[in-house]
Amino acid sequence: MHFRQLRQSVGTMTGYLRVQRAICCFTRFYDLLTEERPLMAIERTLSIIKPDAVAKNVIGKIYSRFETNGLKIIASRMAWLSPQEAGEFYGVHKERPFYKDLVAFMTSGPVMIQVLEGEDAIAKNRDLMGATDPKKAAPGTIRADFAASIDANAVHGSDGPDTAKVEIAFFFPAMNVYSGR
Ligand code: IDP
Ligand code: MG
Repeated sequence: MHFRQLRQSVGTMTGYLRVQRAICCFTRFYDLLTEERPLMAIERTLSIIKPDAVAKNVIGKIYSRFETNGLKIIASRMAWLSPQEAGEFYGVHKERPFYKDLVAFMTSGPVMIQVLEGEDAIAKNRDLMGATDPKKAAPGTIRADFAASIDANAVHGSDGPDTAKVEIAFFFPAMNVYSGR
C-alpha cells in the first residue's frame, strides 16, 4: 500500500470515529432531555391561622412548620374578620349546623392569613394541618399540637385547586392580577 493510500484510510477512520463520537454525544444529550422525571406541581394554597392559635402566640411556630416543610409564605396579612367576611368565606358550610358557631369563632379575634407556595402545596398543607377534629389528628400535626377542639382547631387550609384559587382571590385579589401562574 502506498503511503498516500495509507494516510487516506487513516483519515477516513478518524473521520468515522469523530462522527461516531458526535452521535454518541447527541444520543446522551437527547436521553438527558427526554429522561422521565416525576412531575413537580408547584401550587398555591390559602392558609389561615385561626383566632385560637393567634391568641396562643404560636404564629411563628406554625410558620416554621410551613417553611421547614418546603412551603414558602408568599403573601400574608393579619385581619379581624367581620361577620360578613367570615360568613362569605365559609359560605359552602351555610347549611351546616355548625355554621353560626364557626362564623362567631372566626370573628372572635384576629387571624393571620397567608398564601403558601410549593410543590403539592395544597395536599402538603392539609397533611401538616392534620384532621379537622384535633382528637383525630395525627401526632406532630399542627392541629394535634396546637388545637383544643373541632371548633377551635388552629388552622384553615384550602382543600383543592379550585377552592385554593377562590380563597386566595378572596383575601389577596391583587395576586390574581400579578401572579405569573
Ligand atoms: P377543614 O377545616 O378541616 O377543611 P371543614 O369540614 O371544611 O374542615 O369545616 C370547616 C370548619 O368548620 C372546621 O375547620 C371546623 O372549625 C368547623 N367544623 C367542621 N365540622 C364541624 C363540626 O362537626 N362541629 C363543629 N365545627 C365543625
Ligand atoms: Mg375545609
